[in-house]
Amino acid sequence: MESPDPSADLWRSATRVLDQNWTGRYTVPSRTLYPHQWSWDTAFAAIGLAYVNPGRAWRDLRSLFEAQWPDGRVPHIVFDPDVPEDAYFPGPRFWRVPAYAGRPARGSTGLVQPPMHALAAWEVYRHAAAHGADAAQQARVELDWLYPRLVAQQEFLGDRRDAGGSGLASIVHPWESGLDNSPAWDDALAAVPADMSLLDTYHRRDLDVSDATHRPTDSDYARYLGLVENYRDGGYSDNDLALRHPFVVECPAFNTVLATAELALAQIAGVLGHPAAHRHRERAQGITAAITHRLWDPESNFFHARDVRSGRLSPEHVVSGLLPLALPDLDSRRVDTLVAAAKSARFGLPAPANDRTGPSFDPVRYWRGPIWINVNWLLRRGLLVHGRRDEADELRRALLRLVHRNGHYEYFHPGDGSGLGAPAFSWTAALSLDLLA
Ligand code: 9WN
Repeated sequence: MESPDPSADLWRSATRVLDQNWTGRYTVPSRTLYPHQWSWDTAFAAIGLAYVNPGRAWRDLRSLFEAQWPDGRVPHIVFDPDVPEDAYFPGPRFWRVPAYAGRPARGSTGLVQPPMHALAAWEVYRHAAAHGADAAQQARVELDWLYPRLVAQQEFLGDRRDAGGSGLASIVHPWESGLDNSPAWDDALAAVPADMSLLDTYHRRDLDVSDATHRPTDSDYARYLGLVENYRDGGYSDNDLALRHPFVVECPAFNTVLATAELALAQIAGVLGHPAAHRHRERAQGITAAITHRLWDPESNFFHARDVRSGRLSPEHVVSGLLPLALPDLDSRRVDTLVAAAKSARFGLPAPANDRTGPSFDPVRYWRGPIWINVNWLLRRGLLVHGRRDEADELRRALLRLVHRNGHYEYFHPGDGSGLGAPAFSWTAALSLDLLA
């Protein structure tokens, strides 16, 4: 039987999950599967912590940005030195990150993830005053500390990672997308050698703690490891990426987050009295134009990932192609088309990670079919940005129902809604708080 006040119930359980996953310095995505700090997870956690503990939201963001590299990249994982090497694979030793001046005590990877942090910082700031004058003052100080670091993160992605010369950031590894084994990468990955012998040397820790049918396959992992080795052995340099690296892809979701970050930076610059607000808005417009120009396929009427090396668009319809809906400057024809696609038999709201009608759809395998709360949260933002209040509210209620009935799981079965992956997952809990508020 459902509790008489499901909202209060959900609020309590979400807060509990965030408390349990707090290490004292940062929030882990999940105690079972991901024992370190992940980049975009930190941003989503902060969006929820804004309601219940803004001090912890700022601490979380600070912990991550203390590990920022001098070139501006914010690592996709910052390792906890107190966690044993074999608690997560690939652990710190695999990455061999070069020493640099001011390098933090915690090791990291050399990859990135979608830059959700400017939006998160803006959201935490926006809600700070509700926690009193001290919280409002702290928010201002934290924003001031973060702003130049957020700008450096955007500059790294916008300059060093513009491998296609198109005004878009490229990812050099599926892990950078956050949507690891999405079918969006299948075509580009087919050109990456899968050296299965790499797996003889290493142990896939993820398979000790989760169901192998839910996780990326061994041949995916062989390619993932080979890609890290190539990027790592080139010193994590981004020079001539398209010539030297076998996986260089422009993702519509990653670049939508990049544009959204510029818009959040425009707001932050306004509050801090920096003259750059206009420049941030111009950058967001430039990225929006490039996404539309480079990643829209007029044949399929959808956004697709582009393989910079081959120049080809991925033929797959996946949820990342819906996310440009979050761009305020997207033209109304494309907005209508995306909303219709989101509600069509391919997806349906809440949207699964992949086209339900396509051959690559797999209802339990990670980013190839299940429903994820964070991408649906972004979709809902897109609906709101374009004034689709009814659809946005319907989606909000459906997401809350899903989590309330099944728990704060990492992802959900797109058929029966059952919880999959890690239980007590931070971004599911954090975004539930935002959806409830
Ligand atoms: C690799 C932590 C991360 C998320 C990603 C998700 C998954 C890692 C993994 O977990 O990726 O980075 O081991 O599978 O795909 O989005 O940030 O929650």
